[in-house]
Amino acid sequence: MKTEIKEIYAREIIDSRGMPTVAVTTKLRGEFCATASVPSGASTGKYEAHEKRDGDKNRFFGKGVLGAVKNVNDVIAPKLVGCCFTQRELDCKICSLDKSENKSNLGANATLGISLSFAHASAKQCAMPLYKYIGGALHAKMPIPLLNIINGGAHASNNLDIQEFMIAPVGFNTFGDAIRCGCEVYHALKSLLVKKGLSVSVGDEGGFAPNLTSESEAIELIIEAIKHAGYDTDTVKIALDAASSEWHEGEKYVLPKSGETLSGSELIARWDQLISKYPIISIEDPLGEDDTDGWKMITESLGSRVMLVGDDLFVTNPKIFEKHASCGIGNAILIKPNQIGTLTEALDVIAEAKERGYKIILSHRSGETTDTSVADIAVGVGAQFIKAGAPCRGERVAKYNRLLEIESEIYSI
Ligand code: 2PG
Ligand code: MG
Repeated sequence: MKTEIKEIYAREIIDSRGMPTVAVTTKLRGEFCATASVPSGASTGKYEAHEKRDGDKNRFFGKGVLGAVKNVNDVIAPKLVGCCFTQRELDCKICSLDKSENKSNLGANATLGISLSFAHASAKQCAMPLYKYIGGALHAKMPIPLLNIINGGAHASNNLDIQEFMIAPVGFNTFGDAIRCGCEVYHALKSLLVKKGLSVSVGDEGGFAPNLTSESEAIELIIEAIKHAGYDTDTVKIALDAASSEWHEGEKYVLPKSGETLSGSELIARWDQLISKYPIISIEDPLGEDDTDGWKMITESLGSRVMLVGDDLFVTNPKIFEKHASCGIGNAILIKPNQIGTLTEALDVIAEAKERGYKIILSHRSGETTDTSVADIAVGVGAQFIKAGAPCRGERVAKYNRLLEIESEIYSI
């Protein structure tokens, strides 16, 4: 539906790490108004759209976003206000104003704020929740949550190289039961850590961040917690995000915390051992974003046994996804709207990935706000999974609580 924009304005706000980010408010004809705020990553992919930061060392260590805010208010808004757009037309117009391949002129943090706030306001105008506005008749599928209950890598100051150890409560009929299980396992894990005298301080995504002897110890603790909470590993599986682009140096993988150096095939052999031993259903970024040969090898050898999720590899970019997917790399895609900078482009890559039989995982970023757009997008597109961190910290639980709200709306529970 085409709709007229009356006003757009942006502000600098702070995210869950106390770093600045962009919030944009869009007002449509008829006073339909919505605000969206933009998240920010720590282990960012090299090919993500550009996140515009001021670089002024006197403010937020150079991380201010006043330039991106100015781009919204002074550069983009004057070109949009008073005009009528559909979502696709708006996003195309934003891309044409930017002119670059990766939003390097305006900043993806500026463009995504406009794109998402326009979507929210348009949904309001249609008297629909966002998931229904995006999904139409196909909106009624709830995703399985992937809860990151042990944090490592760039998200924690402990000694674990793998960034995320997640639980996937796969054996439940409702999202509500899956999230309840996730919370119970999280609490059981906390009790176990306390009993063992290990730290229960949390990392950026709300998972515990203890120092442990190995990744196997982290997985075994989680399995113990699953059992203590009264579940088994048929019902609750494990998912990992290695974020291994962070380790890739030349031809090798140098794990910064353990100090180990592995070749690509040694790393693949390590993943093989782990999935043979433990109930792991998914590994995200098992290899680096530039290691396409490695990705081909791992997809051939392990692709039938486990989800191989491209995050840094695909960066939610339709062109990059198309290039890799046509070589048969990976079998699941992580979707982070701020990696590409408009909702339309994110929906386009999802459509293409579905067409090719890839599993879809909507994702938060490690730097978040209470914005819940990814929850609505997950339901709208019928994603199989959503990862939004541990059931801890307001910006993480905001997404899960929004999904509980959507589920009660859809199924009247
Ligand atoms: C990831 C994300 C989210 P970041 O690697 O998948 O968990 O982390 O936002 O730091 O890129
Ligand atoms: Mg990742």
